[in-house]
Amino acid sequence: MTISIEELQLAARNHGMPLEALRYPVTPIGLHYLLIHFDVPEPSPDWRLEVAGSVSRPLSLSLDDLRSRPYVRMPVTMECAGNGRARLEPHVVSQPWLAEAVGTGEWGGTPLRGLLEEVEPLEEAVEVVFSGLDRGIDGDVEQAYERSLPLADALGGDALLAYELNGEPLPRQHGFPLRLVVPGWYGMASVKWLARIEISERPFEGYQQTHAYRLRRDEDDEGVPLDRIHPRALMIPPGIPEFLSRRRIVDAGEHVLEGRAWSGFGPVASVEVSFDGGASWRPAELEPPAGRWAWVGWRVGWRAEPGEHELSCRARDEAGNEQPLEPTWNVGGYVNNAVQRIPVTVR
Ligand SMILES: Nc1nc2c(c(=O)[nH]1)N[C@H]1C(S)=C(S)[C@@H](COP(=O)(O)O)O[C@H]1N2
Ligand SMILES: [Mo]
Repeated sequence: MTISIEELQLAARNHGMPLEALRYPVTPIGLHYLLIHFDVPEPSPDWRLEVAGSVSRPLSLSLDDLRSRPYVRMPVTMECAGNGRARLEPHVVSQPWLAEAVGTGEWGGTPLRGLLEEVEPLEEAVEVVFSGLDRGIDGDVEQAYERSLPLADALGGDALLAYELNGEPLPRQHGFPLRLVVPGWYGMASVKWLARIEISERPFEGYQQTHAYRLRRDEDDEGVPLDRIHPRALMIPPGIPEFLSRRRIVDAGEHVLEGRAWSGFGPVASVEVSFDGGASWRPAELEPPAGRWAWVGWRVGWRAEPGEHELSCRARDEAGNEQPLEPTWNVGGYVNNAVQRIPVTVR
């Protein structure tokens, strides 16, 4: 597999979470992954959020107006739908994530539901379109970054209009002054740098809705839109890394392997760990979850014997979804939640 300079250019802008940061239940600011399609926009000093469209009472809100609304703070695990893309064969050209496009933020803001109820969507309303301030060209189409949610999901879920991350004002790279956070959905739904919320009587046909972020078997397949996060467990790589290969070097003896697991379909039911390249699996112990939408910690003991080993872990959720051992290729390179494999040299 070869990564092009163009992909390196994307990867250098959009960093992942170093896997050792899995040790923190809430990812410190700066270690959370980042995905920015175009440029980080600079909001004007008189920024306002416009809420309009098929509603009885449109609203225009300043950041202070939003701050004076009901406040919620919750840990939410966010993952990019392209996480795992670089492991697919044949190679899919885009942001080349391995497994690190994930993080858990303690997001603070006001529930979307309350705001939507206040504007009173009309009988004909079917979707809610969220527009960011950032612009660019993708697939020859000039666009603002925009995504929609079905009205029922916008009203029914725990979606948040967030102006804080980990108790701080939203950092510029994460959507200052205001972003949407859609718990349980892949990151593309959580529109950053919000400028406008439009309640619409038609399904939204923007590029990021109808072209990108669909699971398509081949170029002729219309595909299905991505929404919820498929289950995944990741391990804190044990021992110390070799600089260039990042291969793990571990001392022989007793170890505790730890990591975190998540799913957007429901609570994590189990995590299993293999020390022998997937030949046998052993259940890990799960920590109580920190919130409905946050990853759970897991741990398992391992007696490391000298030699070469492959460690792996896999999660299953209460809806019965389980991580596959091998990925399924698709055009966009999305949803590769095949189990993580960590080669380890025990000395
Ligand atoms: N306005 C805007 N919102 C956006 C994006 C973007 O490029 N522009 N990227 C999306 C994608 S694909 C992901 S995975 C998440 C990443 O959020 P983060 O950078 O805060 O981790 O933001 C989403 N929201
Ligand atoms: Mo993403």
